[in-house]
Amino acid sequence: MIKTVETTPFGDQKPGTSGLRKKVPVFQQPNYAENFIQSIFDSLEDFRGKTLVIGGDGRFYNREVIQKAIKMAGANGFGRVLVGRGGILSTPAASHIIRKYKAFGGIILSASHNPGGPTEDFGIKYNIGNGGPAPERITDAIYAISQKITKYKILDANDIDLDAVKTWHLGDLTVDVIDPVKDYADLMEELFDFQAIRNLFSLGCRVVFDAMHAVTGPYAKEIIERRLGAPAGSVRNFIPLPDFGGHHPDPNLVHAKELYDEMMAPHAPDFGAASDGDGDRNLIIGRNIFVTPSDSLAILAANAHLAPGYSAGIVGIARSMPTSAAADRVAEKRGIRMFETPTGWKFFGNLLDAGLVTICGEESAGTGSNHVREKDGLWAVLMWLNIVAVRGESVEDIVRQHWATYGRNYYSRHDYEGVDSDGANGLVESLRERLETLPGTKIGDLVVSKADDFAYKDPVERSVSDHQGIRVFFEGGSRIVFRLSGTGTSGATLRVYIERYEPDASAHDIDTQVALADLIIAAETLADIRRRTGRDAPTVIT
Ligand code: VG1
Ligand code: CO
Repeated sequence: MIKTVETTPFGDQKPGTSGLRKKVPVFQQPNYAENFIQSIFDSLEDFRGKTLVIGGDGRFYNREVIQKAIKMAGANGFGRVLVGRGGILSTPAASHIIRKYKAFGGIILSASHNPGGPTEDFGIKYNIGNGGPAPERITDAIYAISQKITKYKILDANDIDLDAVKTWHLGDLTVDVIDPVKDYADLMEELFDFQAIRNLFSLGCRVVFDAMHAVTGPYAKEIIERRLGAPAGSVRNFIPLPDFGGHHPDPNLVHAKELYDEMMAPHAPDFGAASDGDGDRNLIIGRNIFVTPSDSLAILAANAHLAPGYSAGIVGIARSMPTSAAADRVAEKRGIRMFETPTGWKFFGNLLDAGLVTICGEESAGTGSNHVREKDGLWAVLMWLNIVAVRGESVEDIVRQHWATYGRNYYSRHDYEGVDSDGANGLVESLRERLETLPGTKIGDLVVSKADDFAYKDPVERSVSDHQGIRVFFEGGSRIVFRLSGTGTSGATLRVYIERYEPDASAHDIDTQVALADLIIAAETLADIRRRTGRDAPTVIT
């Protein structure tokens, strides 16, 4: 029943920031997905008879790859597979299922916030037994194996019906199709004060959650409407679609513009939120105020003790390097530890496992805690609702008070998407070559105080990850970071992260792009962005 198929390597199977992401037609090439999945299994040891979790965000090609992954898991010796009904598991739910059922690991099929459909994006990622994304030593091994693979193993069996909660037997392999929502919803109920949030809704607080036709629909319906009693219709676009309704399931001000406009209008709802394709990102908008993800991390860290799951307080915070230093100010005031890691959730796993931090976050709309080992969109929404319910204040009041206490980190990210790879690499290379000569450079009123190429030494594993982004610091505490995306599927994406700290509460009302105007000019002066990218303006400003 086990079939061994001969194959040859594909040169492009190097995992990026979060797994292998390519266009669907690339994944549809004969043996392409199989090669990568076999390379994952070949990089692992001692999993015979153990459990593998499989699920995805429901995008186009999800079901096909799930069937392949199940049969390959069986052929390679796993004893049991847990797969979400319909092939659905949000990324944080998959992380929870791995942990809860002590699985050996999991395969998550997602390209996150990237569009889906026959010519759009697909992705495969491996998560280890702690529920988190495989660390670099494993993703490096997977890539190395993919470059010399000669065969893969797969069960010669019929596809299983993914649409009913049921147990199947394929040879020695047991496949449990599980309810994708229940365990996750139960976990949220343990962490947060559902009664307080129910009261908040019954007092008339109006919440709108946009699932963007992506994976969080069923989760948000169950939790926000059924368990928390928000009126039907509070959760929108809740049916996961293979092409996300033709939209980018990216909860930012560009792709969730409708929600943003609604929240800025007169008589807006009190609380607006959205999540991304695979459910790990979050967008938080209060009536009349958008909360930047970096501010959100700081505010959640400062108020987490108001939620039952965190009533003992938090031990430390970690943020990715490009994320603003707003959270650092909370850590400093509370006397708790603060860690700065490279971009990507895989770097938080060791810190969480070692009990060094409780809450982690990234500027790219990712926040999470030690409850799982992924960022978690709905978790962030529920944490916010819990805080709003207990404090009895609006989102805007909470944000403004936070700035008044800690100061405001004006922050914005400018993305230049799908630009020529050579131009983008040249831009970063050129900055790297000039690092030593940059300090002292004057641009308008700004003076460069320090410049480096960020390198991270994992405090637990002692492994070093270098070339993680060019940082340029200015006198007075402002900062610009330049790095290239590791999740794109065509050309290169340049990300420019711009930050300025403003302690003075009377200067907290400036439009962000205006507040950062001199730094935006400095970024152009330092990196020659227009010439090197051939673009006059960023594709997306968040
Ligand atoms: C982006 C974000 C990063 C995030 C990653 C995966 O990576 O910047 O913060 O962890 O996406 O998120 P990059 O390399 O393109 O900048 V998700 O929601 O795609 O799993
Ligand atoms: Co995501």
